[in-house]
Amino acid sequence: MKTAFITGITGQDGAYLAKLLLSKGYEVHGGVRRISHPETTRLDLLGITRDIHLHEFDLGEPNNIFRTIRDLKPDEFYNLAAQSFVGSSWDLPAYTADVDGMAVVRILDTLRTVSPETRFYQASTSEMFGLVQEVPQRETTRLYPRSPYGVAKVYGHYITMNYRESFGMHASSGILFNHESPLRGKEFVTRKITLGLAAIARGGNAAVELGNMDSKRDWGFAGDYVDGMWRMLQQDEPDDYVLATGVTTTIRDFFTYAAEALDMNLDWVGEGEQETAIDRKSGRLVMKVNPKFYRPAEVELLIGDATKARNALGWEAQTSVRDLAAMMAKADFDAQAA
Ligand code: NAP
Ligand code: G4F
Repeated sequence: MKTAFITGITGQDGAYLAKLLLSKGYEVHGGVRRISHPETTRLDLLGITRDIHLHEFDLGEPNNIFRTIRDLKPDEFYNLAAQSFVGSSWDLPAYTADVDGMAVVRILDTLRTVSPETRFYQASTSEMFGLVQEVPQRETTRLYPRSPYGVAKVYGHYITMNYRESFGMHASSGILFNHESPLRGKEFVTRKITLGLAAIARGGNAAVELGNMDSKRDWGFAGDYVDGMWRMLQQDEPDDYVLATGVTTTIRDFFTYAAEALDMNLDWVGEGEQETAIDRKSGRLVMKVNPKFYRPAEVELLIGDATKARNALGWEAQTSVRDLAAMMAKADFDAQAA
């Protein structure tokens, strides 16, 4: 039986990855940081909390990382934990640098010292492409991060590459484009949209307030993407791979797809800060722009080229953005039934 350790096991990807690894017969361990109210909601929703081993773990604490790895020496180590919300990274820049950047070298250096055979996965991100230098973005595209989060992730990405090249470690980075699900955090735009629309469909009257409606994202389903992470660690040689759908969509179009799944038909009125959306059937205002959600610097366009992953890993995204929006909207509508 293989053992795996997942940092960020309580997060969206951690929960789906834990479920996937259990289905493959792994003994699954995961790190949970100390908070006042232990949070295993996602693991509970997937029905796997009792099947995994949870360890107190914090990316900020070098000796905690050291002891965890020394005692467990897992076959595979997936570093998914992060301060993952781009918007907060301008308010928490130094914290984000530490948790999303420096912590990666804490883990790699511990692995190198006490468990060099462990295979390592780093959660890199399309946010590193930022002000994109090439369309679509691939593994070789020059990085140009646009947020403290993106900058911290660039460090994590390059230090993973550096430990691979310096010490021959099996260390790979997945450069993942946005991936969502009904387990997505409520502050991210897709989930904010589906939660808000579900509440309106249930009779609520608060319009969803959003920022930049024109930015474009390459959105896939998180359940598909964790399979790609696992495939990377099964390769004989470590490497870096883009995982993406190859389709890009505006926030406005994602909103429209989610609304259609809840039987709404929208009229879009106005532009910029005056933009609104109105449901034709009910005449209700369902979206208005609130500039407080604009970012100090924006990533306007992301669209990935996952050819390398398709050829080397046999991986392809399985879920269209329209199906993803419908899946999330319906899940939130059902969950609000009570
Ligand atoms: P998420 O839902 O926000 O989960 C983040 C996880 O990290 C949570 O389990 C959180 O614990 C944990 N964590 C945060 N700070 C920590 C600390 N100091 N010590 C230990 N654990 C800590 O994120 P996700 O969407 O699953 O993303 C997983 C990883 O992929 C992240 O590294 C993210 O940056 C990266 N990524 C995500 C996407 C995407 O579209 N989802 C795309 C590219 C890359 P709590 O439960 O206690 O908060
Ligand atoms: O959903 P978002 O917050 O995701 P973002 O910034 O793309 O980051 C996510 O994907 C990255 C991969 O590229 C991950 F690395 C990262 O951890 C995270 O998972 O915002 C998406 C877009 C942005 O352009 C934002 O300005 O939506 C725009 N947006 C417009 N109104 C909004 C809102 N975003 C949020 N969160 N809330 C709004 O009201």
